[in-house]
Amino acid sequence: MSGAVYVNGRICTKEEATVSVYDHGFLYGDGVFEGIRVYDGRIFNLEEHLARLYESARHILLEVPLTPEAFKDAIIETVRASGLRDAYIRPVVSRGPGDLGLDPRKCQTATVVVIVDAIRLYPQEAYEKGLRMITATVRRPAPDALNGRIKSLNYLNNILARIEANQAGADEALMLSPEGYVCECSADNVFVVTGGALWTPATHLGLLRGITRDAVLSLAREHGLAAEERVFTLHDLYTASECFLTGTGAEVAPVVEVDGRRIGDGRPGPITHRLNAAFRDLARQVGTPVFAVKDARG
Ligand code: PXG
Repeated sequence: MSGAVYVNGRICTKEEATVSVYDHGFLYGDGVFEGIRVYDGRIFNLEEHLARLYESARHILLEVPLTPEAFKDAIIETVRASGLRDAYIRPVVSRGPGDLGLDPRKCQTATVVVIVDAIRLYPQEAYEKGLRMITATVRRPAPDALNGRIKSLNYLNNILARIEANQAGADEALMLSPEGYVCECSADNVFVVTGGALWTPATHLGLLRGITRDAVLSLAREHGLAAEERVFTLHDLYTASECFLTGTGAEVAPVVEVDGRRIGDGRPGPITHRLNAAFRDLARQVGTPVFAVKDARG
């Protein structure tokens, strides 16, 4: 079997997996999710992803009907059932089925889904030649409109930016904060290298605090690079020596063009290369083993 889906305690195939059309996740985007990678039978940063999932749920007053331990076991079991050693995991917790009307009190129990499937990646060429990016006209919401820290089922803001990238024939869309500062991309965080130091937008600008972003900040510091979370503008990006994206899917991906301007010399830069290699090493070394995990835990 290729792929498996956990739905409210039951593991089934992709074809068998269904939820109600009355689920408020479907009707209103009322719910939260995660995106996690499995590298050679090891789940990367599972604890960090679960912590973010529970924080997202806590913010929207959504009670996850599983303890973190039970959720972890459900994820491991589903990956094992999928038979995939390299995979993408998509845990989703939605408000659950309820009558029409957006009041969450209509929903008795949250729906818990874990999808494990093959992952679609950027082609190798993207890492060798670099990505092209445009700035979307649509901005990230202000933190007091919809806080970017919540990885919610409301991704229309990001999808609108993604459509702009598609229309422009670009690989990703950069999104600005409501005040016009560089914020993040439709499904990735962004970094620039300037004066030998790394800058990535500060979380208060309204972005998702990416697990890959945090890992890269730590790796950079371990490599003796200065790495700062701060506020900066498109001017800093256009004049940077390097730019790269981080994300569960992208890992560390070089950007060589933004809004028709060449970044640095128009080729993936040395610091991006170093961090990409360091991240790939890390991702393949650490992680929760899926197979024979019962023995490992005693
Ligand atoms: N910003 C946004 C808005 C994201 O959605 C990231 C940053 C990077 O975060 P992580 O934790 O992955 O380093 C994301 C992550 C998908 C998919 O199915 C999307 C993401 C991750 C994995 C898969 O499109 N977005």
